[in-house]
Amino acid sequence: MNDVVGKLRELLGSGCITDPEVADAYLTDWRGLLRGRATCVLRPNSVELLAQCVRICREAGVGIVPQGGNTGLVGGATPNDSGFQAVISTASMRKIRSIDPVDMSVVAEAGATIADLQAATAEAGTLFPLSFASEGTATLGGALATNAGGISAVRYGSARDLLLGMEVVLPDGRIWNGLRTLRKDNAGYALKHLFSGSEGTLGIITAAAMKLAPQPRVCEVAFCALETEDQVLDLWMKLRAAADGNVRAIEYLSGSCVELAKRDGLRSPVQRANHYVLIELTSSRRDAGLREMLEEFLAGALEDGTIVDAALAQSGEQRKQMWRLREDQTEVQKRAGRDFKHDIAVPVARVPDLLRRCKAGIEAGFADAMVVPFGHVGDGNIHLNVVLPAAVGTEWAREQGKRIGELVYDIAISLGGTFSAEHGIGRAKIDLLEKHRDPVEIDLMRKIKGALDDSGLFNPDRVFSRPLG
Ligand code: FAD
Ligand code: 2HG
Ligand code: ZN
Repeated sequence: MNDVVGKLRELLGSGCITDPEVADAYLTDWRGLLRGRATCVLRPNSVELLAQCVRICREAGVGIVPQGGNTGLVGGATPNDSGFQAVISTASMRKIRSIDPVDMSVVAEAGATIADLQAATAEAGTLFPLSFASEGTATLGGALATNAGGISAVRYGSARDLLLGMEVVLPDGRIWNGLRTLRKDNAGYALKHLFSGSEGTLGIITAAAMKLAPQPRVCEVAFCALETEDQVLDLWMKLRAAADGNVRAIEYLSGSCVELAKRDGLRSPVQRANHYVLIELTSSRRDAGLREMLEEFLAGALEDGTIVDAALAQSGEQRKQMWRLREDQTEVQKRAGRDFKHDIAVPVARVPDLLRRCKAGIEAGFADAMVVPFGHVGDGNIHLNVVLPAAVGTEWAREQGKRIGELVYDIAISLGGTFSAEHGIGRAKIDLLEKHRDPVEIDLMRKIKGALDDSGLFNPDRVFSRPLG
């Protein structure tokens, strides 16, 4: 092991980290649930150096854990505790190589953060459409590796939908340069789509070309209060018909989520209700009449009883306050107790059933559980989260959490949904993949994994449980 670390240190100098204090940040997941050990943490600053790191690790049989911003929520970027895995971080590869406002594309290195990309493309008069609460730290490579969704996927799609081209270091140490920005390119298999959503199991994404969109010039945000689950769906159907292409976000929050946020000092702009929906409309046309459109829409929704109250933001500050109620949920729930996450999706029409059945099932079976669902209702993607009191014992909480998970996932599947909508499988959902996905589908995935990573060194204990063979 000393030999391999020696080679890597010779290659990267201070970019090969072995000091436990410095390495620490790379060895724990964002939620603080997993803690691993690593042979070393590597921070190469070019694709060639990264490829050499892969070759050295491969020769020595050291596992490789790709890591971007380490904000993933399923444990995919944390090494296991064997000490035989090296973390390869893209933190020193964050250059934005080009922004082309004619082609409407951006080419950037994998370690560029989503916020860096948003800022740089905005300066060029365009929009990098991906957006989510961890965007200040999450990276382009991580977003592609997890096929991240977020709040504007309802309009622009998830990371994969924005992907034009990719550069990848393969498990055998070769570099594949597929960094094309073409809108149409049917020359053989669309290999880039294999790596998107592969969670670091097939190679390391080192750069990508992504689509841009026209920059919005006007933005309106409203916060609505509703009484029933059916009204949440009804509101989305009506909004889609009324505002169609202008909806940038439609986000759901249960009454319990807003109560939790209030306990943390945030204020709700509307009367207390069972459910809330945040709406954001944007347009690149200043004369799009969004405010009138939204005012008229909300007045109609109040009159026909779809909503019971609404507030339309009057300033940038008010927009921010409304968004904080939604964007702070992950942090608010983390502080509230032992939080159990269920990132699920169902066909949009089934969202009311999902909310009702999960709440009823959990409240009937788990006396101390607080059901705090929120999420991207326009995509049918609800974070059906549950918080248990912080004071309960770890073992008991784990057991309760497991049973709650079974209940939630079974309901989602019975409604035609999925147990992983946008966060991936990582280490947290391996058993669910095996339980719920067709064996033929899993067999195909394992064959692809075997074909690209024959030595099984890339993120070995993620997505699949058993080693290949
Ligand atoms: P990491 O956490 O470092 O890695 C995630 C996975 O990708 C790991 O399996 C890792 O091995 C792999 N990986 C990382 N970089 C590469 C690379 N260059 N090549 C190959 N594999 C790589 N997710 C959403 O989809 N929507 C949301 O709305 C959302 N909101 C969030 C809000 C908060 C507060 C937090 C903490 C997380 C949220 N997430 C969300 C989850 C997370 O931020 C995203 O999955 C994000 O895309 C991960 O990026 P990262 O750079 O942090 O990746
Ligand atoms: C979000 O939508 C993220 O904010 C995080 O996907 C979800 O905290 C969660 O469970
Ligand atoms: Zn989400």
